[in-house]
Amino acid sequence: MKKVGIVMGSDSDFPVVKGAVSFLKQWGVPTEVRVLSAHRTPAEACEFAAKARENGFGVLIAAAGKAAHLAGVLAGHTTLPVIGVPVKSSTLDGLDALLSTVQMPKGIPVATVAIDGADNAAILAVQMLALSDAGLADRLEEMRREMTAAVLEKDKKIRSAAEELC
Ligand code: RP5
Repeated sequence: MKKVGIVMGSDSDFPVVKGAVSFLKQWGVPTEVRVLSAHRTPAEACEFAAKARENGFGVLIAAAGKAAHLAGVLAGHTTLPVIGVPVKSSTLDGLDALLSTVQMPKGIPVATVAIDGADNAAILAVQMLALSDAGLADRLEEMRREMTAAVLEKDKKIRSAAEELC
């Protein structure tokens, strides 16, 4: 199976990212985690992205805050899909990172998830790998079924709780 690369701009982003790392590990997806910055280690970040395909990666997840150029810079150096996670690490509550990550110019896409949305980044990465992995695809279907059942159970409980109200 192809690897997922999770790159963060700083070790201070790790609390946002670690749930995604756990999710991928639980699903048996080979994962590599790096701290590489578009601004502080630009050469290393570019080299990582440029060699990612030959190094066995299938998807990259890039998490960064503030003027978050990491996802875009990685995307500019690889044709692998790049998922951007804007991190809420600033006085602007992550809106700066969201706009910096999502507003990519035509030709270099970044699939941007919600601010601090690393969990969805991990699920989306699995969905990409599942295009060529039937086992992952089956497991994703099962996860959806469980989610649906859990919400319908909540619906049932809330409806009966609401009926008991005066
Ligand atoms: C960004 O600046 C990082 O991704 C992080 O979210 C933010 C703050 O970094 P530190 O100053 O905590 O290293 O580049």
